[in-house]
Amino acid sequence: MELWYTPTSPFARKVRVAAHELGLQSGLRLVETNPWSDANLRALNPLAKVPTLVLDDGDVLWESGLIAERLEALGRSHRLFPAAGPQRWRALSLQALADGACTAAGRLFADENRPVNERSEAMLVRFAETIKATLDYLERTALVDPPTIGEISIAVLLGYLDFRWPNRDWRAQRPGLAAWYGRFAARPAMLQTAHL
Ligand SMILES: N[C@@H](CCC(=O)N[C@@H](CS)C(=O)NCC(=O)O)C(=O)O
Repeated sequence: MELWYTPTSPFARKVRVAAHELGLQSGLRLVETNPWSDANLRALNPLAKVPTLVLDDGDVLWESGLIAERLEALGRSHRLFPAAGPQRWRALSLQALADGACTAAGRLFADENRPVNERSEAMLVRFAETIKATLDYLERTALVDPPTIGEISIAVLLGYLDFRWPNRDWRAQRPGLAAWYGRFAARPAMLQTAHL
């Protein structure tokens, strides 16, 4: 299998962490790409986004959550995506929340690096509020072990915030989330997929 990725993408990292947690990382060949300019990526995935997964039979998948669920199905387990029921909705809901905050963080980073006359202050404030409200929600939320795709998505969001803004301290007001992430960040899946 090939995973088309960029080292800075939190969504690609999410898939890489999931693959590690499922013990599938050695079967994943990483193909580094630039989604903004790689015509080969566009030929595979009309959205030209990372992550994109090419299966051994030639099937192509996009969207980090879908790719992670497909990887899990290769092993026929329900470890990251619980079977139908409340635990599944909880995991999917946390995944959706973390993914939404990751999108806001990516747009905030891109906008902050635009010339002042090309950016909207109102949008910068909106993205920052989305991230702050998500972190506050997560501080009040119980996270489970072994982790589901929800916990993985949250860890990837927190890792992305540390990567982009190492000097902005999201931990100070959120001791529970900070302690949880301290433990999660030490997992081999996280250590071996750090952003570059
Ligand atoms: N919802 C998608 C988001 C993927 C995404 O936005 N990837 C970014 C990199 S972090 C990308 O490829 N951007 C290129 C583009 O938007 O054209 C997922 O979960 O995979």
